[in-house]
Amino acid sequence: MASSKKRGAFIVLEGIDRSGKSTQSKKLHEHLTAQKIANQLIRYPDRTTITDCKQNKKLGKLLNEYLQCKQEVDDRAIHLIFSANRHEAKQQLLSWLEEGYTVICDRYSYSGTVYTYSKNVIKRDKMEKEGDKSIKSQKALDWEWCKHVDQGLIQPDVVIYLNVKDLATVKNRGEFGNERYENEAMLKQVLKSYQTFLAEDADKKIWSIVDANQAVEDVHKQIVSITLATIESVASKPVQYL
Ligand code: 2DT
Ligand code: MG
Repeated sequence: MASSKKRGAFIVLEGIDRSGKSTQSKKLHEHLTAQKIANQLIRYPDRTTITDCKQNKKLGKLLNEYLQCKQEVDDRAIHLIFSANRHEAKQQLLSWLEEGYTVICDRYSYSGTVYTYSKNVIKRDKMEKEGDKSIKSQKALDWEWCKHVDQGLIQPDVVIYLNVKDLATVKNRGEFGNERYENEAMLKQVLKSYQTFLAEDADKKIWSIVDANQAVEDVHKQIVSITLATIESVASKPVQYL
């Protein structure tokens, strides 16, 4: 007989760098915890998974070194590794949801597609501008391929997209760090690619757009309300897959 236990909701936060994802994920976690709503806060990439060999999770360290520009990895290979970093944790995520934990996740497969694809657009534009002939022998990294490797992962019950309308807003939020992808050309292209995802996924109705230009507390209130409604509405529904 099916269990009558209510499952938790899978809440993903997405958006460009400095749109407020990490701040808001943490605030949501603190809020739910204060309200005694069982929850887990996770993020992708999970850079910690070298120490967790018992659970066969070990890709995070490589991703961290790649992002810190300490390692160069082929574009397709690293995309697969970002994706595998989610696949290796799928069983744990499923167990949490089934046990009734709501899981808050700072970036997920949407970041995977959007960042790899954007990196490739920029690379090819540069090669074209410089008249680099080798561009012809390189097949462009295709959007569908980027998405495809995440098939079979758990689908979020809601993707809260922190929408930054103009880049001027995030520029005021401090300097870039030194990691790979932390530059203006990438930020612009990533913003465009998120719009593509939103348009494509419109029929899935899992995206919830929040204006990230608002004050932190206003964004937080909206996210809490979306989260509580989602927890309520999915409690008796089965988990879905990408
Ligand atoms: P943070 O700054 O949020 O730690 O992100 N990224 C992320 C990818 O390229 N592929 C992925 O699958 C994911 C989840 C986005 C670090 C950078 O990693 C990028 C920014
Ligand atoms: Mg970053």
